[in-house]
Amino acid sequence: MSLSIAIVGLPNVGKSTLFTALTHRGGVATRYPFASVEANVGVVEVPDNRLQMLADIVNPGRIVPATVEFVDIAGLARGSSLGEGLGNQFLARIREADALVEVLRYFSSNDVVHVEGNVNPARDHDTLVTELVLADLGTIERALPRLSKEAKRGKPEAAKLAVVERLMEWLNEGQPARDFAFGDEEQAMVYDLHLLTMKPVLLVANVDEDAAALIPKPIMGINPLPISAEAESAIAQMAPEEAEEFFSMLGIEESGLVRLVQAAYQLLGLQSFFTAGEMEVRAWTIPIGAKAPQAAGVIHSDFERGFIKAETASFDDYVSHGGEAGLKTAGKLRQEGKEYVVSEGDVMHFKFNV
Ligand SMILES: Nc1nc2c(ncn2[C@@H]2O[C@H](COP(=O)(O)OP(=O)(O)OP(=O)(O)O)[C@@H](O)[C@H]2O)c(=O)[nH]1
Ligand SMILES: [Mg+2]
Repeated sequence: MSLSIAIVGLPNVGKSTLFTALTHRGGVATRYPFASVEANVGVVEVPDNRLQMLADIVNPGRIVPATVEFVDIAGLARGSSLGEGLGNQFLARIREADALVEVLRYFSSNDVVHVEGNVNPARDHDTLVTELVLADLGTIERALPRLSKEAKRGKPEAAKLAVVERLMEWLNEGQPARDFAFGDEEQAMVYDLHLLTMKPVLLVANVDEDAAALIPKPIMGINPLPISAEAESAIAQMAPEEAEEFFSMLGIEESGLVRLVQAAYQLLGLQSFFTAGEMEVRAWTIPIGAKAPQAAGVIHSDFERGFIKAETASFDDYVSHGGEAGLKTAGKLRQEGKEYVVSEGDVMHFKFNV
């Protein structure tokens, strides 16, 4: 399962341009708002140099990187939550995502229409949050009659209603659900409402090309990730060497894709581990803090059910000892059990029995 990220923002801020740059697919980018009338979906391999280093050691049949799915959502304008613009039909697509990338217009072109008249990312962020909060309030209002009825049944149901009512007050102040001070277990109680403002959000500043290396003005104390969508989409068409040259000219070290995925992993508390065998060298995504059986379960549920142990080496050890045989000779291949907490970059081989 890929991590799924929905790209949201006001109309015409460069979402489709960014999407195209990330996914290398020709989409529609136009000068006028509401160019995208259908949500676009693209699955991207997560670039990771370590995969090739492992492959050089084991000569596998194939290399399988982790993947991230990006969904390009049409612009949400003021009033979208009420069905104005094209907003409403896209709220469902946002609901399915693990996280949101919120694109804010920082670039200054006179050729590109700004729906609110001028460039002001803080105001735009506010508009977007308001629309998503209003959509969530709509969701809660529709659920309230059912929740009230269920609340008469028992204590857990009554507790759920109480949390939802407090959350409603919070949303009514224009605050996103993710910032609500949930008590223990309260967050789980509202999970099935699938509120849009519960989702983790990564702010992306779509900056002018010559500002790609500058730090954009923070929004509510958060530093957005600066990306020039236009420059990135030009880079996406280039040969690797040419692209590298262009990057250094702009003063950036990594492609927007790499920086975005790294930021998303950090935001969501995710990390990678590897399997390296004759058949394939592969990257897998797990939450930070996951234990060995949970990591095994990402590969196959049988691996988790029948977990015995995990032969484990750090990535650096694996590479410096030239793979499994070298690790064994050096006594660096660890036998880890059920309680082992996986580290970023671990190379693992699971032993199981079902
Ligand atoms: N100068 C400049 N123009 C940009 C940049 N990013 C996007 N644009 C232009 O802005 C216009 C709108 O870009 P899109 O990517 O279609 O915007 P969008 O957010 O997907 O718009 P909707 O889907 O209509 O909400 C296009 O003409 C792009 O070429 C940028 O970084 N700099
Ligand atoms: Mg678009």
